[in-house]
Amino acid sequence: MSKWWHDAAIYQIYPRSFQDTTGDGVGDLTGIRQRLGYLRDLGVGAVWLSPIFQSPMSDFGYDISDYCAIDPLFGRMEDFDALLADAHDQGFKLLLDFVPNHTSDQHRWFQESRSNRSNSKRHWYIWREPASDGGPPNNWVSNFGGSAWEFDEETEQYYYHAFLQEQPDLNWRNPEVRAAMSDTLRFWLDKGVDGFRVDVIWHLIKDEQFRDNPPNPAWEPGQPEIDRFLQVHSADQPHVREVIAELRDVIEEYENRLLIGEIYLPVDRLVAYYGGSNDGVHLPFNFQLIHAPWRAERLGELIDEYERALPAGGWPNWVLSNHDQLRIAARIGPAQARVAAMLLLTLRGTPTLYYGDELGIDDVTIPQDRIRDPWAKNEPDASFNRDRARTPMQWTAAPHAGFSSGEPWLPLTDDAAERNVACQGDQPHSILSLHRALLKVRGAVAALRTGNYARLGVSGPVLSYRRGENIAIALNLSDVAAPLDLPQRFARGEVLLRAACATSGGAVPDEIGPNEGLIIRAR
Ligand code: TEU
Repeated sequence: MSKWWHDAAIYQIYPRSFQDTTGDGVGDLTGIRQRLGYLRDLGVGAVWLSPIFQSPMSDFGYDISDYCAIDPLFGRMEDFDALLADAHDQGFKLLLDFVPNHTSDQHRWFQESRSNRSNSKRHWYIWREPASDGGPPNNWVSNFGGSAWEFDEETEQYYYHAFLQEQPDLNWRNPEVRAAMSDTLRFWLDKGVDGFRVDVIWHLIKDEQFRDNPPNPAWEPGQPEIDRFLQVHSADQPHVREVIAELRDVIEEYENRLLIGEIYLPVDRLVAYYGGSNDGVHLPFNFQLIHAPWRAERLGELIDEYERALPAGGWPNWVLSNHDQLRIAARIGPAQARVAAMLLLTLRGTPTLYYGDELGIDDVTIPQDRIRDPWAKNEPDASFNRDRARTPMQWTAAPHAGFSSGEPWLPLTDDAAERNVACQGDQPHSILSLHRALLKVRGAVAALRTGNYARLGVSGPVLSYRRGENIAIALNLSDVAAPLDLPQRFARGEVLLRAACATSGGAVPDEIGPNEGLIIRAR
């Protein structure tokens, strides 16, 4: 049965950085609402908002203190309702970011839980006795560095936090927690939201005995501390899938809603999250290409491996970047970013685009005194800070690129005067025009959305594959021209779109240019 996400492309908005309407340098819901027209012209079908809920913002909204309230920084509930209504009127689906693994330490549940050992909410979180030497209960490391255990002087126990100490983990083995969280989902589903991206869903259940994680033999100093140990016991426990099936049941109480899981795991373990009988998440986010070496042969292998691993009825999806990763242009260069866009929008499955990548926004150097990412603050020696990929959207050549009338919370790119929607929208060959054209072709050609996938070949730097019977895609992942060797009916076919200049029409060449990508219709 066909679902809306089989056709739609998802667009991720980091609300702090999309459009500010109040002049405080931070984006808001009214700003997003004003930009729906832009998203319609772009051609995406669904919008996913990173967290907009009440939060002390220690991790910029991934630390929630009230799941059913909008943070005043982003607006009021009326603003959300208006955004949702407008989005639906204009034919979009709207997805929210659900962060169930942990709350803020300011959430009243945690305030109660930490108040004393016999509080009724004590077991809503994960409290453990100190080890015999008084130290933390085990060797688990926080994703943001340091021990994952924080000692509470008041009640003389440790609580567990997989991320910041301001983000205590909920105890998902407790049925009361599961019931409360199901109710928060229903609160938003009743309003009409079309689904959720669920934060770190593979973390929800931890080893019941809290055994030490084994050391990672491949870890070297300078790499994030979290990678010193293999996360064997702290995440990806078999029981998590029963918990996810319960979330799925809530989703199924409503029609046409989508459940996405954020899961950083190798492909064999990733696909288990579809659930034994498709009772897991609809889309376990597929990040396999984010850290892949950008070479035709390797990408081809990864794509095939993923296609082969999918369970019957499991719908594929692809992600090339998000608010936790280096920008695409920073990873593979501006010319290949165009090829990457063609790849993302022509593979089989739901694509998720990250705001700003359609402009080719590159890495932004953040001066030391402007770093905001709490992970980077915790681990200053780590080479990456996530702020670099969270800089404001660039709309016009006006001051602050039309993002805000005030000083933006993070700096813009150096080339913001040209790299913006207004400029690129007028240029037929820009990377923005390419994205619009790609989404248009995707909308017009059913094979690109629902046709099957088959590899045609890898030859040198060129990766080629087929969608349905009559569409072929050839991508040159290098900056030198290469021979194009396609089956006859494609070689004699017609070019529907070129990545390097966003033009269409004409015969299929014998050679594919540097940094070029072609969508071809067989004759
Ligand atoms: O990220 C989870 C997460 O595991 C990432 O930090 C991951 O470790 C890394 O990016 C892999 O390259 C989610 C959110 O996306 C992130 O913004 C939050 O900080 C985090 O959860 C805590 O809620």
